Amino acid sequence: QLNKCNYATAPNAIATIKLNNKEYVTDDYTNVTPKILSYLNRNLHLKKDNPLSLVRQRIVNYFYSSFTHRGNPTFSVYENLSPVVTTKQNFDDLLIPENHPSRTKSDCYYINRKTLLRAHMTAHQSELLRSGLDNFLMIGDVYRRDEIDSTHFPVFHQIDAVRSQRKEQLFQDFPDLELFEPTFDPQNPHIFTNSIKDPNKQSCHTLEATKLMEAQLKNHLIGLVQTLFGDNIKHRWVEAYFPFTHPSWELEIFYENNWLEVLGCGIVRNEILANAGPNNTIAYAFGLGLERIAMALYKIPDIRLMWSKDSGFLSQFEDKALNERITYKPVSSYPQCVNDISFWLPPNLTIDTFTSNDFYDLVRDVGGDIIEQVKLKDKFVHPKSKKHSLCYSIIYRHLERTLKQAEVNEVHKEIEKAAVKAFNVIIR
Ligand code: FA5
Ligand code: MG
Repeated sequence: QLNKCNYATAPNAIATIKLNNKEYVTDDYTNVTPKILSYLNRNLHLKKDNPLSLVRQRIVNYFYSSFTHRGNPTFSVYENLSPVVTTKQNFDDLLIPENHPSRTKSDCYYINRKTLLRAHMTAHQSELLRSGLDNFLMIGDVYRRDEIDSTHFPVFHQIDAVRSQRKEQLFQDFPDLELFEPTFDPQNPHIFTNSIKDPNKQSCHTLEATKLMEAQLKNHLIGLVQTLFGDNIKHRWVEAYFPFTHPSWELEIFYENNWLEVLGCGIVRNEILANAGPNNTIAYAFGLGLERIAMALYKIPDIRLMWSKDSGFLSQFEDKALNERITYKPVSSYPQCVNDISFWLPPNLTIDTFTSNDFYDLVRDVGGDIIEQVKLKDKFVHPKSKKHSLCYSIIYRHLERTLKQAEVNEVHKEIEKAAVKAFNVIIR
């Protein structure tokens, strides 16, 4: 919450922003708006009926099943990290220079000079490395000031990952000796060197360690997009630059006649690993946008739909098997009306023997096309009378106009009457 009264009216008073029970003092950098703050804690990536959550689960499963150690997943998953971070986390720890354009007020949502809403999930990389982790996924909402159109929204979601390896793991098997320097000795391989200068690697790394990591990174990520989009998905690697990785790439897939950038990745700059902990390892990292993948997979035409609370949208993604093919069907833009119906069952029926589908058919018969959805809301057995009761929500929506509550109530009454007649129930 923005404490607006201080903020606007008393220049000398301390203006504060309260987020998740913590107060932040504002300053000349503050540019978050109440609207943007209202997106915090929505946790779309964890909502079981949101498409972003389906994509998240598929990606996490891919990593769990690709990397196990003695039957346990190698990756730990962090999906509840607070989006409020320091400039140290978001920039300094990642070697992003003081004057880098990504730090500007026009690109980020600042709470104050030292605190902002994270602009990428990579903001947590160093702290997790420092806590001793070597393989992990970070999933959450990120905030950027950007244009607003069908593919851009100021809040979106990313999955970031780090995979690090020690010498023994990395050189377990090396497929292609031709990639390596002629001086490479398979009996005595090294991750680190201080001799060979080459723009294709960090100067502290050997070419063979870099090439092996690159091959693993690319294989794992191609495997991921094949798992999501099918084995025939066309892809290409594009050279990229990030201050925190070298070398770096972006992966693009060819989807509906367009090249779509899905992620950035690279070999983690050794200064970051050296600062944060694990010595003697080499790591790769990547960061991928969930919205783009969900939009492509499920043919969702507008990024704003991800934020929809409309059950006509959400129900299309609820209770789906992870690999089920889902194609989004547009929802009418006219508002929904929700009316509940509760009834006592006759003595010959229980909450377990009553057939919901019979009721659904009746609702559709009576209500026709304005019935969008019927959901079982509650089951109840009275503790004394032992009578059984059910409650359903009926969601009404017209495809071409706004329904009036009064006309919905008319139809709802008809449904109640028909239910009494057909099932011998008593409306509560
Ligand atoms: C980054 O955010 C880097 N932190 C990624 C990274 C991590 C690189 C670790 C190397 C190592 P970038 O700004 O390109 O990079 O965003 C990464 C992905 O987020 C993009 O590929 C895209 O899928 C998604 N993305 C970026 N901007 C938007 C946006 N405005 N709307 C939706 N998705 C976006
Ligand atoms: Mg990019």
